[in-house]
Amino acid sequence: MLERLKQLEVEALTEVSNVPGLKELNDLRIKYLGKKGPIQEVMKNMKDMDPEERKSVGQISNQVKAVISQEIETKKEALEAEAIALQLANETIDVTLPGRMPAIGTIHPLQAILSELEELFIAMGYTVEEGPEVEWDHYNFELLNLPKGHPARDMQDSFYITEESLLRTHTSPVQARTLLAAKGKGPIKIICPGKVYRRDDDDATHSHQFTQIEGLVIGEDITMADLKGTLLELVRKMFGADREIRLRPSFFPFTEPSVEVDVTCSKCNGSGCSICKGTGWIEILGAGMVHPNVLEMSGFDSKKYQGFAFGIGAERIAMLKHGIEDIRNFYTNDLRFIAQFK
Ligand code: FA5
Repeated sequence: MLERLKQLEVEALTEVSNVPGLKELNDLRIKYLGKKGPIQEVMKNMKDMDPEERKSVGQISNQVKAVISQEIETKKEALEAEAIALQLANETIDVTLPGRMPAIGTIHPLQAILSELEELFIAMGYTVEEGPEVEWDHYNFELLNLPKGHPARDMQDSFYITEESLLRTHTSPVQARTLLAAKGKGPIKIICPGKVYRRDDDDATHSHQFTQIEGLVIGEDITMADLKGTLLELVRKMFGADREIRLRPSFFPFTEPSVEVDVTCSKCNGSGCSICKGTGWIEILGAGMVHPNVLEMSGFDSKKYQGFAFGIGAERIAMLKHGIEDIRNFYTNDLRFIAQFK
């Protein structure tokens, strides 16, 4: 019997030392130390033994149980420590890895140009005004010396909403609104950036919705030279001192004289390309001296007050500045295009 117990001890210790995991170790504990285990079996037979043998078998059985139990406990601690070490190794955080950068948006190139132009004019003493995009015919045309039926209305193909209201075709109605609000008293020095709408066919340089910046300066001593100086300052600040401009005589019913201002194309530098349609020039704004009729209709004494006005095409400025070939890029929301202007 004692032999059997010693043999069980050896077997159990061998199995415990080779056990691969905690589950298998628990199986071994049940196998050797459980109620139906071999040591318990030996102990059950002790009642048939003589007292001497019973005593020694009892003692040895308890010793063997204690040794196996101790060994299982030691192995369990070792396996648990191993499992924790493995888990820690797997969950290691490399604090030296660079973090994930959040995607940071960019200011739309058109908005950036508008902000730049606004700052430029604010620095020259202008204030910024706003006007409605759905406008009365009265402000968009009539107060600008364009009565109903005037042929020059055809210069700006319009989206009418009713007979009397439309999507404004230019930012010039803000001139009329500002003059009326001033109640015949100058000086005035404002700009008004905003969206305008025309039934133009979309192409590389035309869009049915685009952005203008209106300017209006009224005072008692304003001349065409002030207009020219202001436009030169604008073009030099925006495009650099090497860009050339040309003033072409033009016609707007609300200014007299009127000019259109072109800048040398930034893509071809004047030699002619697809952006400038081979001319070497891109038209960026219309301007002129405010027509006396416009001043009078809005309550200003045109003998006392004169002034100039201009309407800049903001997309054209952005295109020239960044060499953008197609105005439609501003409106198609292609992130690959927008992300270039960080
Ligand atoms: C006007 O809209 C006048 N109201 C400008 C003005 C204001 C003249 C004050 C005198 C005094 P024009 O239609 O030329 O003018 O437009 C002005 C600028 O807007 C043009 O020079 C051009 O840069 C831009 N523009 C005109 N049509 C379009 C279009 N379809 N798409 C993009 N830009 C355009």
